[in-house]
Order: sequence, then C-alpha cells, then structure tokens
Amino acid sequence: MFSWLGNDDRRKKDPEVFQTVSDGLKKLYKTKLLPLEEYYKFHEFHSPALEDADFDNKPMILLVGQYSTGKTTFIRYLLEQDFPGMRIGPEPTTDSFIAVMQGDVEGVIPGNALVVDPKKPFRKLNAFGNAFLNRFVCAQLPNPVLESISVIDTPGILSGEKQRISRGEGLRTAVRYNMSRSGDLMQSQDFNKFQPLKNKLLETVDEMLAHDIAHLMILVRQEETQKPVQMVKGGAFEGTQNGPFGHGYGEGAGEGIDDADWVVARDKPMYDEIFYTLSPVNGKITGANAKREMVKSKLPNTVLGKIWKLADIDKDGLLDDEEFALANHLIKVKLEGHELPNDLPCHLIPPSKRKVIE
Ligand SMILES: [Ca+2]
Repeated sequence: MFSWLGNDDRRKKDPEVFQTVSDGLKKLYKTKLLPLEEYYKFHEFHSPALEDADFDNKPMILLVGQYSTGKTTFIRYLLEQDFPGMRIGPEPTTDSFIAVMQGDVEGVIPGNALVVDPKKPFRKLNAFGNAFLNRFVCAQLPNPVLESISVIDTPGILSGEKQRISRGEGLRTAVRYNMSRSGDLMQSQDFNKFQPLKNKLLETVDEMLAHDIAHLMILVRQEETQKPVQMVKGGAFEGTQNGPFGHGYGEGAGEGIDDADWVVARDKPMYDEIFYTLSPVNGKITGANAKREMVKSKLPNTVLGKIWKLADIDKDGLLDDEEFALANHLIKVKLEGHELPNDLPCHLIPPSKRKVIE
C-alpha cells in the first residue's frame, strides 16, 4: 500500500543513467512524454511526434528577412567559404530554402529526397507538399562551423506585389493546406468521446520534469566542461581563449595594446614637467632623483623596484624623459589596482627604443 512511497524513493536514488544529454532526452521523450501525446492525439491536432533525428541533429539557425539584406552573405561569412546552391545579388536571388549542413562531400540534395531521409530532421516537411519541396534543398559540405550548427537560408521576404506574383507561392500554399487540414481534422472528431483524464500519464511527466530533467541538466554542465577549449586561430589573438575578451586585455598594463601610438605619450607632457625639475644631465636623471619623485606614490619599495627595472629599458641606471614617463605610467597602472607585467610588453616600449630591443 505504500507503493507510491517506494516508487518515489527509488527514483531519487537511482535516476536513469544516461551517457549523453541527447540520448537522455530521447529516451525520456519516448518513455514518458510520448505516451501522453499519443493518448490525447496531440500529433493529430498540433504537431507530429519527435523522431530520433530531432534529437541527434545539430542546433539550427533559420535566417529570415527582407531580400538583399545579406542573409546569404552572412552565412558565407560564418563559413568562410561558398556553399553549393549559393546565389548572391542585389535582386531576389535565393529563391529556395537551403539547409546548409555538414557533409563529407560537397553537394546538393533535393527536398524530395530530404523528407524521406530518417537521419535528417525534415521528414515532417512532407506535409507541405510538392510546391514547397521543389523549393527546398540541402547544401552539404565539409566545414568546421557546420560541425556544430546547421543554418537555413530562406528566400527574402517580399513586400511588393510584382515580386510576389513572379515568385512561386509554395509557402502560402503550404500554410493554406495545413490550415484546411487541421480544420478537417477538428470536424471529424467527436469531442464527447475525448479521452478522459489519466492521472498516471500526467504524474509520469511531472516526475520527469522534477527529477529526470534536473539530472540531465547536471550532465549538460559535465559535457561542457569536458569539451576541449577552443582557442582563437589566426590574427592578433592567435592562441588566446577569448580574444579581446580575455582577462585583463586592454586594461592596466595592457591599455593601448591595439593603438598605433605609444599609450604613455598621452600623459607624457605632464610627466615631462616633473622630469625637468629633477635636474636632468644630458637628458637623463639619476636613480636617486628618480627615487625621490617615485616614492611619493606611496607604493612599497618592492613594487617601485620592479617598476624601475621595467622602466630603465637600456639598463644604464638612469632614466631619460621617455623612461621616466613609462615609470610614472606603470605607477598609475599599479595604483589603479592592476597587476604589473613581469616583462615589459612591446606596446609599452617607447618607439625610439624599439629598435634597440629587437
Ligand atoms: Ca635608462
């Protein structure tokens, strides 16, 4: 008589063990949600049942918009290459729905073949009829971007009457067809005989939402941490993980890293004024005079020592006006709470000394 208690406990102790999130979702759908959908004829009134392909396929991006807004150009930019069936131009060019997907060989699969392929998530589109399928193709090609996502290019949406007429009305026909089909279905149903409430089916779904899905969410995080970290390839950010969004990029000692001008030059006139009060000889001030000024920052001697080493670029024990400005710049960086670099980054080296260093 306490079977409900036993049931519930067992569930908490031994949640279903799944290898991957998509396997888990697939199994949960088939064992817990699908029976409910079937019982209430959800597939007849609303949408067809999900198939394996709906779980196994990559996330899909559908690009929708006015014609000539650059939808196809955008896809080409993402892929960094052309795709079969691609047409770009000022006038309505893409006149079909093109599913751009990963494939070992480059090629185009027509819509009629796509809707019978159980590995592709397009089988339900069969319902839209030939008018639509004639305007639906899959462009297959090997591409690293497509290993993670699929993209669907669509014909531009037309507002003008002239263009609308000159184009096929596949989509419009398909929508009309589906609306009349659902109308017919509703009429043929006897709502007095609609299935009575079956609590067990609802409880199963409740349980799935409360326990199984929660368990899968943990698995999502695990899968993500196990993924190899993708490094940026090529360009100024080669080898970094987050490009310009990496920790500390462009801040503190990294400020001015992308600028053509030496970042220290911005405040150099201010530092120069102090420099000329420190009795420079042949354009350089002594360590003792520099120290007198630098301790005013109240930074600990260990930090100032590090700044001195970074700033005395030619290691002659003296600071010229550029080195002194650099020392003050580094003091500012430290006072603003940033870390000091162990080696002076290239962009902080005064331009006049860059040749000396190389
Ligand atoms: Ca020096």
